[in-house]
Amino acid sequence: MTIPRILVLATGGTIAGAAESATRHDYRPGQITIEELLSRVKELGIPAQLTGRQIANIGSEDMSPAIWASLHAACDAAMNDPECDGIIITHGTDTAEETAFLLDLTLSTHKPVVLVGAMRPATAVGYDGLRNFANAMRVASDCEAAGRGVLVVMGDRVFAARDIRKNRTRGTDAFAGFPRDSVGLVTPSALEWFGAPWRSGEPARFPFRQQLPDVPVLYIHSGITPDYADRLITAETRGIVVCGVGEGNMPDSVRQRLVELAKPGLQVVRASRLGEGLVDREPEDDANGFIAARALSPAKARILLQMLIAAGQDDPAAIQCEFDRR
Ligand code: DAS
Repeated sequence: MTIPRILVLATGGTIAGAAESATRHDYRPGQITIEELLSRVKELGIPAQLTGRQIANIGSEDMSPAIWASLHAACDAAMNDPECDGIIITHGTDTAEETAFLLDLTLSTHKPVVLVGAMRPATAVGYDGLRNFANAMRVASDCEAAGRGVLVVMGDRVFAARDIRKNRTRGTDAFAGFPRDSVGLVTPSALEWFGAPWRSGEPARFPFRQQLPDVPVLYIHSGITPDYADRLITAETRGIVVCGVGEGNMPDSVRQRLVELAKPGLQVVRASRLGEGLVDREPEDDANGFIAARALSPAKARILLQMLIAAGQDDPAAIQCEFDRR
């Protein structure tokens, strides 16, 4: 069996975090270099040739378009490098779902691309990062992992970028997938896929652009008034994602304000502040010019809308078709 050659792109996060002691919770992310992490991985004796590259060393709350640009360029080059069989990205868990979805939209994934993090720092009792990384190696070494878009490995589960959400602040089972819960189960010694690859041979859906249009998110809460929307909109704003109550709902006064804003071409997407659940089109959406986010969270709906607007799409019906795609 040939030894898989895996490129490891490190961005920081808790998987590279350190605290003053093994029991303290107050750790600092991005303290451990990729070299240190890979030297710990080497002790596991898993057959693989790992090449590490430090792209950043941050808490993922500081993830930025500039770091995304470096990450995308490194992944794109590796996709076309015959000496590379798969890619692992180490990343903070707070925005892992956004980075995974952005790369999922802008990379062809004819080789495995696996994002991995940890909920406990490397100094902690019960550090989960090494197990998660060993699991990520198993997935990134498996040719069956190609053609599934960008994957995220956390807590012995394999998630698709489009489905994954962090839905707990603590605990090593902090992630879930919606509408697909997970697309596989993985341990350092076994990997089980549920279903076949779904996008084999597909090119990247969008080109990567570091400059993306301004699309704020409007969080709906009891008592919200239309001026909250006005405060978010500037001359540069091209779209808005409503993080609505229930199935993307909002007070009628806010809805009417957004209808007025949609008329001259502002794209309005209705998503939900709930962790799970489809937001489907409602009869008024046609007249209002609104788009339903379907299964996408507000953060992911924002990224997809930015990509579509940047690609010159300005027809709400065509945008809806893109949100309807799996
Ligand atoms: N430190 C936070 C982050 O970088 C949390 C984590 O990594 O788990 O996203």
